[in-house]
This record gives sequence, C-alpha cells and structure tokens, in this order.
Amino acid sequence: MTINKFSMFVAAVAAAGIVGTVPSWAGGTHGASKAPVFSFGEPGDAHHVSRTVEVTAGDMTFHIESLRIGESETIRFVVTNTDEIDHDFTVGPPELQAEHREEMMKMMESENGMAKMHDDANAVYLKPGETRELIWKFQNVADLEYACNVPGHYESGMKGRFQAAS
Ligand SMILES: [Cu+2]
Repeated sequence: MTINKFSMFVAAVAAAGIVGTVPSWAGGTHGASKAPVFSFGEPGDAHHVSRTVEVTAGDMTFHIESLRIGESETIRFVVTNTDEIDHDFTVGPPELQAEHREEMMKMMESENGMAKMHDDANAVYLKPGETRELIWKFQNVADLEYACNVPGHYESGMKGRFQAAS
C-alpha cells in the first residue's frame, strides 16, 4: 500500500537526519506521480504555512490551541511532549489512525520496539520533553482526527476531531 511505502521512505529520511525540513516535492509542485496521495491533504510546504498551532501532550491528554481549520489551509503544528512517556501526534481520518495504532502495537511488541518508532508523513513521534513540528495541508477537515497511537493512549482519550472553519 502506498502509505506504507511512503512511511518507509520517511523513516529513511529520518535516519539520514534531515527530518524536520520538508522536501520540496512534498508541496506537490513536482508532478503527482512522486508525491503520496492522501484523501485528507498532503505534507505542507513551509512557505505556505498560514498559521502555527501549538499542541501539548501532557497528562495523557492533548491540549490543542485551535481545532478550527479552513479547507486547504496549511498548518504548522508545534507539538511538545511534557510527559515522562513517549507520545505521537498523528493527523488523519479514523480508519488511518486505526491502521497506525495496529502498526505501532506490532512494533512495540517486537524486539527493540521503542527504538523503531518513527515519524510518518502525517505524524511526529515525541520522546519526553521533545518538541517537533508537523506541517500539513488540510483537505476534508471535518473527517479528520488528531490522535496519539502509542498503545493504549487513544483509548485513554488522546484524540479529538478537527472542525471545518467556514
Ligand atoms: Cu500518547
């Protein structure tokens, strides 16, 4: 599946130490064949960010500055983990969140599971005390959730819906 292939690519990019900068092709200006296709938007271009939204993951809850997002808006999420355990912050429709949870569960259960945790195109993974950025260009805002997919966290309430600003 496209998303998994893309995840592996992103993991490779992360391993190369250049994660955090958005590759130029992610903005979708270089032909659709190379960019991954998501029904809920695409990795955003830093030059097109319209707003920064601060997110804190703490006490097993997300505190998110703004949930109202315009159609096609590009948001820079600055996510800080103030807890003493790892969290992730994933943007996507509920079915993709469920897939991500399953994937993380499998990774966690495997040997050195924690070391295999990585960012996806639509997710950042945060160690305690870390701050990471995720830039996303939204589509179909009303269908989208933000969630932490570390096993057990979504179920404990680390999730929520975005709202379409009209
Ligand atoms: Cu979490």
